[in-house]
Formats: sequence, C-alpha cells, structure tokens
Amino acid sequence: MAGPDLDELVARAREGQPRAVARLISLVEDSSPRVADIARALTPYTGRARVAGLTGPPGVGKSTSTSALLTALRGEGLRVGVLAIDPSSPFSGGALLGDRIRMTEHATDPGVFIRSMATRGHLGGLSWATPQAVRVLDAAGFDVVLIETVGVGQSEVDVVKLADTTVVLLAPGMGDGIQAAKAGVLEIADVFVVNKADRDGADATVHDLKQMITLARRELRGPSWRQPIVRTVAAKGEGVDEVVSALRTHYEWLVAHGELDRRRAARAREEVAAIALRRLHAELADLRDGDRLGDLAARVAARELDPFTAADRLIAELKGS
Ligand SMILES: Nc1nc2c(ncn2[C@@H]2O[C@H](COP(=O)(O)OP(=O)(O)OP(=O)(O)O)[C@@H](O)[C@H]2O)c(=O)[nH]1
Ligand SMILES: [Mg+2]
Repeated sequence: MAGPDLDELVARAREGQPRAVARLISLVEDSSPRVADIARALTPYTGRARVAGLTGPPGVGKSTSTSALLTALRGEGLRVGVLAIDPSSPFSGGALLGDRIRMTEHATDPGVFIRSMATRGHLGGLSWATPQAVRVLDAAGFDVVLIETVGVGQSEVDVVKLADTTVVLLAPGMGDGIQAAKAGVLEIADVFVVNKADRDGADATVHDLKQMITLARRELRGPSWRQPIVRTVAAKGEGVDEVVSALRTHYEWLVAHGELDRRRAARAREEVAAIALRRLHAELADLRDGDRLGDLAARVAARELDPFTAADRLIAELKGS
C-alpha cells in the first residue's frame, strides 16, 4: 500500500466508514509492515475516546452487559466501538460466536463498530495489538471504546493497561471464585458490577464485596476513589443506566484528579516498551539465525567462552547495528 492509499484509508475511517475502520484494524492486528505509518497517521486525531474495559470470570455476563451498555450509550447519541478480546484460552471456547449472536441487533447501526480480536500468537498478547485497534477507533471518532475480555489469568490485569476505567463483573453463586479473584480484582476495579442480580445470592455477593473493599481500603493510600458496586440484570437491561452513570462519574474523577493523564502516560509507557521489545526480539531472532551466533555457540561448546560473555557480545552487536 502506497502512502496516498493509507492517507485515503485514514480519511475514510475518520468519516466513520466501517469498512475503512475494519481494514485499518486488520492491518494493525496482522502486524502489517505499515503499522508504524498507520499509528503515525492516526495519532493527531486521537485522545478523545473514553476507554472502558469490562472483565470478569467466564459466563458472568460481559457480552450481555456490553450489548446493554451499547444500547444505553447509543441512547445518549454517543458513538461506541467494541473490542471483544478472545484470549483463546480453553476457558472461553465459543465466546466469539456468542458475542456475534448477542450483538447482531447493533450490526446495522453506523454509530456502532464491533470487532472480535484473537490474541493468541501475538507476542505480548493484548498489550500489542489492542492499543493499535483502540487508536483506530479513537481516530475514527468513537466517543467510547468498550473492551471486553475474559478475566482468566493475566488478561484481566492486561485490560487495565488499556482502559481509563476498568469494570469488574461478578455474579452470585461464585463463592470461592470471588475469593480467588479478589487479590487481583480489588486492585484493578474502578467499578464493580454484580450481574445476574435476579439470582439468589446477589445480596451475599454484594456484602462480601463490600467487606473486601473496606478491608483493602485500609491498606490503600493516594487519591481515594470509592469503587461503587452496581447491581444489574444485564439480560433485561436493569441497572445498566447506573453503570453508565458510574462510568461517567469515574471519568470525571479521573479528569479532576489528574489521574486520566497519569493512566494514559502509564499506558503509553507499556505500549512503547511492548513495541521496543518486539523489535528487539525480531532483531535477536535475525541474529540467532545468522552465522555470528553459530560462531559464538561453537566457542561456548568448546569451552573457550562462557555463555554469558557470548550473550553479551551478541547484544553488543545488536546495539552496534
Ligand atoms: N439470569 C441471568 N442471566 C444472565 C444475565 N446476564 C447474562 N445472563 C446469561 O448468562 C450467560 C452468559 O452471558 P454472557 O454475556 O455470554 O457472558 P460472558 O461473560 O460474556 O461470557 P464469556 O465471554 O464466555 O466469558 C448467557 O446465557 C446470558 O443470557 C442476568 O442478568 N441474569
Ligand atoms: Mg463474552
């Protein structure tokens, strides 16, 4: 793709043309050689979108909630982009299909853009491709970007690095699940949602959560944001307006406390580090395939050289190149 084509693609994406947006996301997702050019072209138009991450255990109602949030935010006239991240974990099989089915009602709305992204096989996983996709949606003028990701292992922590506001969803009857999740979850949540409030045990879940928050708060310092707990029945849209209002309140708090800038700087830091690591990794792979490593390895095998000195020499060559 030549430069003018890219400019045109960016111009069309900025007009909100879904095909251009989709094409740009595909390019960044596939690590196109043009990814740096794309980021450069988009950057002047970014910084407006509010980014909210939704995370929680499998089946808690993230996709249902995302869909309900979409409806509520569209009702306010906001344009909304959704990135459904599939960590391709064995726990989330079938999530993609489910997401598609549940979100078809928004499929024809030009103010909505929904995209599923697989992170398997990406070095750095979420930390690599997703910020690029967020940048595309931001430049394309979406007011809000919602990122749905299953809270399994590292992914719920990763989403925090991408979002201005992190929503952690829980549901009644998870008992041990909350306990298990609590260490990570308490630190990352800006807003708690207890979904499936139509089920028995919602009160107990809210109660447990409040206790955990109170305990954790004693240990916390710094600007105090009180994590709200919102009860929802996402399947019926109940409580979703409260989630929208919690998102707005949190965003205003971020701005008022300089926390938005701090979070975005932290995000940029992660992103730059991920890109640099990726480049270094590629260069090291080139070196590994080259003769130079073979020479060094032969000397290590012959015990003329220790492996640390050999690695230092390899790195020195990388720096010199
Ligand atoms: N009773 C009840 N069921 C709900 C509610 N919200 C969602 N569900 C159901 O819970 C199931 C899982 O919902 P999803 O929205 O797919 O959950 P998810 O967290 O996106 O699931 P994964 O992406 O697979 O982790 C579906 O059958 C929903 O219909 C709710 O408020 N009450
Ligand atoms: Mg889902």
